[in-house]
Amino acid sequence: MNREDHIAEAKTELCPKEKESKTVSRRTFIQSLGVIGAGSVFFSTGTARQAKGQSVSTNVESLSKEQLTGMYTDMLKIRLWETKIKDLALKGGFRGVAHLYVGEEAIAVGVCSTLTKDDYIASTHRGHGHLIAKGGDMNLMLAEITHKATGYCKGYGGSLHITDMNLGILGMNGIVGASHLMGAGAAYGIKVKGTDQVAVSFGGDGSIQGSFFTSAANSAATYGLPWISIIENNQYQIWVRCSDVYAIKDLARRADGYGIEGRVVDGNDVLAVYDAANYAVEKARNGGGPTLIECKTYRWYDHYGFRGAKIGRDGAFGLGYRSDRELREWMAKDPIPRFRRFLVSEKVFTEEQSDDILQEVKEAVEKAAVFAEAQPVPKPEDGLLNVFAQGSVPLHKT
Ligand SMILES: Cc1ncc(C[n+]2csc(CCOP(=O)(O)OP(=O)(O)O)c2C)c(N)n1
Repeated sequence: MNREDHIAEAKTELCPKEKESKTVSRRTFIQSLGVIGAGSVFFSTGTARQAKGQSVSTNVESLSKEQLTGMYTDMLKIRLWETKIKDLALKGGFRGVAHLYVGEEAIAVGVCSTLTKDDYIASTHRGHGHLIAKGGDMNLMLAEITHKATGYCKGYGGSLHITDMNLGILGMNGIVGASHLMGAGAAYGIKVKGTDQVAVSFGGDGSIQGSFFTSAANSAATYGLPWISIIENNQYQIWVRCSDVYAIKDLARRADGYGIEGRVVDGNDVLAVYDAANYAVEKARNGGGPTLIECKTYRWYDHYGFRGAKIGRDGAFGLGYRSDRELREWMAKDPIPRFRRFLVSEKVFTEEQSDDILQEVKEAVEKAAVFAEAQPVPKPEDGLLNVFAQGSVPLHKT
């Protein structure tokens, strides 16, 4: 049997059309974590609004083999796509900047797996993972971050501004905390329209301060908006350790002050993230208002760029503001092998089938790199296109 046949067969086995998909238990997942042990820290700190007479699901039992395999594949896509960016940059074939998300994949995938295409996400400067998890096109993303004319923003935006309104992606964003305002603003729009969509904003531990968060959180709580704020606590704000600038250990407790339910979750445990996000999304869809979820995690690379990184090696070592030992400890909690071990132990797929998925993702990432490389750069004379509205702008009646 050649490799293509093998992959096709593996896919058929993984996604049986006729048979009922196998579901898995959360307990088995925690057991499968083995020495990492990690059961998620998961508690409520806030004054929760209850969903109006609707039951709220807080379990992952309903996930099918197909969904679980999709989640694993998306985590690999993020890891390998960003690793490709790092390798391209170190080889000198990359024009642009990037804040890598590697190490934090379980958050984007756990959260976005609970959303539909119509739901909104507002992303950050470290947002490639959010976009891939929401269905963003890896070819167009790579073309954009290398400033090619056929990229998502025609090469004008680069990494920090990738947007796809067809997928509900309100955009990556270089202004720390602005994602919360955009997400809460979108949630306000949803409330006005009366649909059952939700809006999610991602933000780092550095985003949970200042007027941006204050305005967004306060409005969302006051108006009961369908807003979910995901705080990715990767322990650092640029080179500043979180514990040096916050007296509290769990940032989710800040949600209390706004009357929002706050939860803390192991951000390297994709099912724990899914579980918490699923609860928050169902609550929001059913009129239960906002939730803040703090996900504890770690970024493997430098704040931005590729200092301390090498081709063919994961992680950035030798950075002055953190120890290599700390990095190694977090790399041992890598969310991807943790999830793979669980999926193998649950017989969602075999080791061989997981190798095939890896190979497929590798090929897709290589294709994205070849695609981006072949794309033209924007023409200098087109510099002012798409900047100004053409012709007259009609006045809106109030
Ligand atoms: C309003 C604003 N203030 C300051 C900056 C500079 N800045 C860029 S990234 C960053 C730290 C962000 O840390 P965090 O929110 O924890 O996200 P992480 O980079 O760790 O994912 C800062 C202060 C900015 N971009 N926007």
